[in-house]
Amino acid sequence: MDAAALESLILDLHAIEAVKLGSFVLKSGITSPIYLDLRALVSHPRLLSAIASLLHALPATRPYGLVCGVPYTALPIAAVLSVDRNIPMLMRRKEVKAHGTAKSIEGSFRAGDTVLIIEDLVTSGASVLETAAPLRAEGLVVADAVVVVDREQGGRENLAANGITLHSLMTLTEVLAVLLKHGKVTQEKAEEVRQFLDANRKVAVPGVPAKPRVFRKPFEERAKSATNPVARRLFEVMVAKQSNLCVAADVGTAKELLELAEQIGSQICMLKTHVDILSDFTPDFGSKLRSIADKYNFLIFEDRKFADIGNTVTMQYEGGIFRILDWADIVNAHIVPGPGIVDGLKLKGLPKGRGLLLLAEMSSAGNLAQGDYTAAAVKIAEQHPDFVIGFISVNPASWSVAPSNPALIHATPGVQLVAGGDALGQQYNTPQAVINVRGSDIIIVGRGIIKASDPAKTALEYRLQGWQSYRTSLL
Ligand code: S5P
Repeated sequence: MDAAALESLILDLHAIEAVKLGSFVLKSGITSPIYLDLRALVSHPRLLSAIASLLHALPATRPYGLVCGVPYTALPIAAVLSVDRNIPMLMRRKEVKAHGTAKSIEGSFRAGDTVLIIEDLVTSGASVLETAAPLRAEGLVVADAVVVVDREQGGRENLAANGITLHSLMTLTEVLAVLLKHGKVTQEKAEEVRQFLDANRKVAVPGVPAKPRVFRKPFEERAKSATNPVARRLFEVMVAKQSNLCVAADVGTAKELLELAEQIGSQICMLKTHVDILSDFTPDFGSKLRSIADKYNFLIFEDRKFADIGNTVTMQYEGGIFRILDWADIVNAHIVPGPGIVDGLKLKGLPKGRGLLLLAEMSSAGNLAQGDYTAAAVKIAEQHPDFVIGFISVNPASWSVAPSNPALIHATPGVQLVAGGDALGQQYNTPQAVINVRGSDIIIVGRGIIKASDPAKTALEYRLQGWQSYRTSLL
């Protein structure tokens, strides 16, 4: 496309308000000063058709006989391209059915056929990969994806790492330059967007291993070695619900948290809370959450990260306004203060049948929980098999000292469908990499689910990916 055509296309998109400037929280949790919303295209058939033919004109690396749009925004674009160019289309179902044998791909095809993926916008490339996976599972070849706007935030590199070449009509930088030239954006706002892009140009390469590298005993068997009642229950819940998904319910109010728990309760083995971020906390929060946990059969994990001397943590655990001991099945602790912290928590927790996870590693960049520190966590855990049920771990497969007790559970935060990170040091790995390569048992997912447009459906996708990964790693 020549510069004049590109310019007029960008102005057309701006005219239909497909480009918005302000402050927007993206699916990944990042706050962006610019937001592109190409859903408005359905109301502008001429522009829709023009975009479809421009996408068709982008040179693919491999001839294709089928097209498939990423649901939902790109579906009309794909449909128009399909009709205009007489290229049959496939449709990927976004709703993954938990039961039955419903097809995930609609349309006629033969294994070995090549499909072009069509998308409106690429940020990390996660959505394209979510569509490529079921196509490839059917034996289809996916070599190219065409997109209207490349946000230049690692998507191109992520897709390349997964064998998909990305072709875009424009980049966010080009959009910005044209808007600036035509006075549609102030110099100041343009600078803010530029700084945002520079700060978020992280290349996030998803680890998608072909085969599991870690093998483990089934949860049923490990439950038998557990002496702590919560550990046993957790294994049993995981098996019964076919779920090794823990959702990090990092929402600002108790109201939202309880609603989220109702939405995703059937998909999870455990719900993780940060009770001190709830602005409307009331003393009946614990009993309300407990009744939802009983209804959907999941455990409650208060991510309190205790880190004080034994005497102080007994009070923090039992007292204050939160009274964590009353309602949380599981809490966690740093081992910085030494083993006394476990003794303190155990004093209160054991008589109530509670369990403790030790932070053996952390997911944030540059953290200090590694090497001898991690080994010390293993040692402390092995000394308290009645109370310590496992670890917050990131890469237990790499530990120099592995726990010998099979009842000890690994739960791992920093999980999204595509590897990467946020602007504050969080680092993400995929469910498959966490379970199959890094050897963890439970995936802890926060923003990947709670910021999704449909948390319940997204939780289902994570559950299926987490459980499938566990199944393939069984001895
Ligand atoms: O090392 C850690 C330990 C924890 S418990 N890194 C973490 O991110 N967590 C927690 O996991 C964190 O407090 C947050 O609640 C969750 C990750 O959320 P996400 O939105 O990044 O998936």
